[in-house]
Amino acid sequence: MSNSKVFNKIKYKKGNYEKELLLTLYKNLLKPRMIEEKMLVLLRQGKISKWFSGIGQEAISVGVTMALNSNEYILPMHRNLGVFTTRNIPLYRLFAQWQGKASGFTKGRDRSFHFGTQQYNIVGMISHLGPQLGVADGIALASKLKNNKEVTAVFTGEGGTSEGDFHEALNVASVWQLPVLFCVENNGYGLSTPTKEQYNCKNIADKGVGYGMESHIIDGNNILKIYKKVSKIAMSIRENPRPVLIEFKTFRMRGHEEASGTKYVPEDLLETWGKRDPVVNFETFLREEGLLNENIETKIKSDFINEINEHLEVSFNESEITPIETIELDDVYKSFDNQTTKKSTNTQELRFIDAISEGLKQSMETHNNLVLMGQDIADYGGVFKVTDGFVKQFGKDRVRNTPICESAIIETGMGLSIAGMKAVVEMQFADFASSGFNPIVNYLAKSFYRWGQKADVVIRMPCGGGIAAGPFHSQTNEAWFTKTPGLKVVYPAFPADAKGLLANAINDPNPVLFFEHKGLYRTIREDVPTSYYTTPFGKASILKSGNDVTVISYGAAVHWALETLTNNPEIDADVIDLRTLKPLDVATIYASVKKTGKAIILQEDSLFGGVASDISALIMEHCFEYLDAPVKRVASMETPIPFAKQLETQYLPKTKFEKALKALLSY
Ligand SMILES: Cc1ncc(C[n+]2csc(CCOP(=O)(O)OP(=O)(O)O)c2C)c(N)n1
Repeated sequence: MSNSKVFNKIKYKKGNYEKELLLTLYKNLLKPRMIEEKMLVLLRQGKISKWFSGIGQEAISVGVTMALNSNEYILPMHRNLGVFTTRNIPLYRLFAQWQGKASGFTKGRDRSFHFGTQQYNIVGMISHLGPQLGVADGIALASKLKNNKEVTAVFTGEGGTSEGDFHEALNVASVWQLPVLFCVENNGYGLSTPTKEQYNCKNIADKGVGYGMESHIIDGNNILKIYKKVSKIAMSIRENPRPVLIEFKTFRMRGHEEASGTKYVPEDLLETWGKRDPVVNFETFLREEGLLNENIETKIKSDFINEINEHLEVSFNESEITPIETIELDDVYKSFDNQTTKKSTNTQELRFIDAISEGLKQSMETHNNLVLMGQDIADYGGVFKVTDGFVKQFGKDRVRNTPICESAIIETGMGLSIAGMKAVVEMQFADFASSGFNPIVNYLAKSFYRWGQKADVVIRMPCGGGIAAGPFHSQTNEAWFTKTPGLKVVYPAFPADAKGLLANAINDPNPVLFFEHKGLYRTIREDVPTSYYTTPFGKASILKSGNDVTVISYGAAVHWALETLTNNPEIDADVIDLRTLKPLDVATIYASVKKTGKAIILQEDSLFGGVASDISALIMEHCFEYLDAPVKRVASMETPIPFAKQLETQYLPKTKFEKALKALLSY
């Protein structure tokens, strides 16, 4: 390599490796280094944008990738170019990805290493670092359930180990004995933060004990040691599925990202670690062993230079992406045949909760790749008993009690989806989705748009107030999610709808937030078809027809509106139950408002930024000429939801609705 001052400081044990393998290791090590050196030049010329350098850390990416079989998933981070090159991804595709061109992996929608590819069994990161770890749990869970004896390897930096996702993912993997290789690249700095400000124990590997997990420390610059040890560990995991934590000791030789420099890194550290360069040292070793000489080296390097230049030319010659709105919009959701299936004529009167339970059970019977996860959902049947008796019918593999960790379990759902399975995750209360917010809005929601990977996950959300349960067991937080492109949001008000919509949500390959109002669980009942059936999304139901006003609502508030109208039979209203908030049935809303000329929207959530506000704006924009009065929104107070019954009653909009409706009618 170019740095001739570097000494051989790494001691290699050749063992009985074949010459061919040693040369393959060398070539795989050299390739990302040569690409990076070229990228640094292009970066200085302003021809590519961002770059996170893995120089000095290549042995880890290459060693781990070579120790795994090509059908096994790897989840790399931002410094793992060697994973991509060792899996032989054509370079022009990588270059196109970094230039935001169409033949990259994200159609210009995401940058650098933020992509995955099923073709190469690589699942790239999202910027938030930690979620990778839980996603690996999901892929590994699928392997374990399929008994396919595969290992999943996931990377993180030592900085990423400070995130809650690390703790959650390792804990889940250990409790469930999942075949995951957690690879921590401890490279001394997380951006400018040195390890002593990142964690307060000697080795990250020491944390394995706390998780009940085998752990190892490996010299992250010694390709032979890495390859040998990881191969052995991977083989053992395939036979005896379990998670293993590996801390690779290495060093980040360049700035966090290329432009930011290394001013804060003491010179002597760079010098010491510079002597341990994984490429230079291995090259020297191979020369000493007589496996490399100047001729062979020159040939290998000039072949790489030619390959890099040829592929760069292809990517530079590729034209820039032409933005087309419809293409972008069409790729937010995976297409799905959203059909109504036939219902049986046989019906049975069911409470709201029983209809949900039956819908879930019939979906478990329909999809044998469907896994349920949630706190206390197995033998205990869930706190609301929706999954009561499920373990007996479907077994504990498919009806899984989870530790108390929303993030890792939602990430596990994502991993199951990547591995071709389906997941339903029960939030014990919808309020706790805040503890899994990041994977929902950043991982599940954006995955299909970013790299075409479906997120076949339904999150069940027992929600809503009126039961004096206070600020953390009563929220109806649908507006946290309707804001985010990529999510679907379903919110039924009646048992038959709940059953059919849940079955549809499970069929739909897109991520669905399924809101179940707790107040309806045991109070609302109706005749429900006994067979399996699906109810399509994006179709509101018209509960009552009238000419004077359009009442729009969803969830428990639908029943409050109906009650008000029952008490005021002289009011001639159209009543629309939205059923799904995303997609929203705007056609039904507009047709009704154009007929009645007046609209009132009743929502249980507090007012500002809620669904009612958007519906109001849509009506203004699309039906203005038909309106005889301003659109009225009725919602809860702008406070958290309080506990004491009389405070909660004041907070909720139920009693305010009648007055507002009458005021609108007399406008
Ligand atoms: C949740 C989150 N917080 C902060 C950042 C900004 N950030 C990106 S990489 C990074 C440092 C990561 O350090 P480490 O995990 O050790 O990996 P390294 O970059 O050293 O390879 C930071 C702070 C982020 N991407 N995500």
